Amino acid sequence: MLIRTRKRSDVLPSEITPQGAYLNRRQFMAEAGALALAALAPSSAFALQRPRTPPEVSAGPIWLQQQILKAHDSQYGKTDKPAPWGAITGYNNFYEFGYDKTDPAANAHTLKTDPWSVTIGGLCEKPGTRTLEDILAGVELEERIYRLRCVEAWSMVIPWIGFPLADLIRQARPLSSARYVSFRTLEDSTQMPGQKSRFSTIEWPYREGLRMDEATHPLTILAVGLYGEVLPNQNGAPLRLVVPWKYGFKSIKSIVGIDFIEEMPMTTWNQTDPREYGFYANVNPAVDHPRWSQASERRLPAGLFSDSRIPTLPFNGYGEEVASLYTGMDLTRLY
Ligand SMILES: Nc1nc2c(c(=O)[nH]1)N[C@H]1C(S)=C(S)[C@@H](COP(=O)(O)O)O[C@H]1N2
Ligand SMILES: [Mo]
Repeated sequence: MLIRTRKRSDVLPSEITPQGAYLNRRQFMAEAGALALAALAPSSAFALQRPRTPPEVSAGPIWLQQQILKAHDSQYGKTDKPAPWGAITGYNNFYEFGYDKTDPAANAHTLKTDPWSVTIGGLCEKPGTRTLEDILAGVELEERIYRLRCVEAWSMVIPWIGFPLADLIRQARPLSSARYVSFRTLEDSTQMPGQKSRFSTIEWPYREGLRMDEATHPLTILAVGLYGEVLPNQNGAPLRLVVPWKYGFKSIKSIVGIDFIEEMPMTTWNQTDPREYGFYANVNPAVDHPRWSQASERRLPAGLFSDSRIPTLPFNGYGEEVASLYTGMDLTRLY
């Protein structure tokens, strides 16, 4: 039996270069074409079987790869067709690695994801710093196929591997005074060169937050994998939040800190421009961004090559599960 024992950090830069192949337009076209063909076939394939385009470089430590292979199926998102690997890992927002959509895939190899630990603090009975291995020992991984709707009006269907954030929160035993959870990304400009960019208007590290009921909602997950593989760095390795009914910027990447707090936390985009980005950021076709409509979206990758748009759904189509969290709130004001 052949076991891959190389660590991510052993990979030579020259071996990483082929990942650039994901980025060029021809590759995107090929992926889009394959997707169109796949749409004609009976849709039985469980996304974990990775229909095509395995990563050029196997990422992540072997123990994590093995744990991800043990992830089980779930019923979430079975009716949506996931975007191809190349689109999900080649078209990203991760400003710590640059502002262009292809920058994260080109630059995120400088992020060192192993070893990794997360410091959990604030209003809880069990604060402390925990390794990723320790965190994953206490949870069960499953596949969740979710729609990701960026505030910029594009969207993708992504087959995450992860676990409910609620499972981690329960272990930390938050106090009843904890009303919000705040998250922060790694701060290290040697690994994240975008954090020293002169053009950046963002105050690093990237921060996000959720109300406690949102954080413990069963749809809210922490992801460690994608298409049955370890999460690529550009997608927020090794641990990122996924909140599918909110705009993508809530789904903070490469998390190193989680705090339970009493007051609504400062969050990166709300702080950068509060008129354009609210704390809640629930997907809402009825509330336009000041500079563009949110009524429709481009579903990628096909939407990269045509002007076709699909209607945006309230709460990104997850309203049945989450609308009750916001009963009595004016969502045009609390956007
Ligand atoms: N730390 C950090 N997390 C981040 C971002 C970022 O720039 N930095 N971008 C956000 C935005 S705007 C989106 S749309 C999603 C994109 O996730 P993806 O690249 O995996 O599709 O990540 C979010 N998480
Ligand atoms: Mo976004």
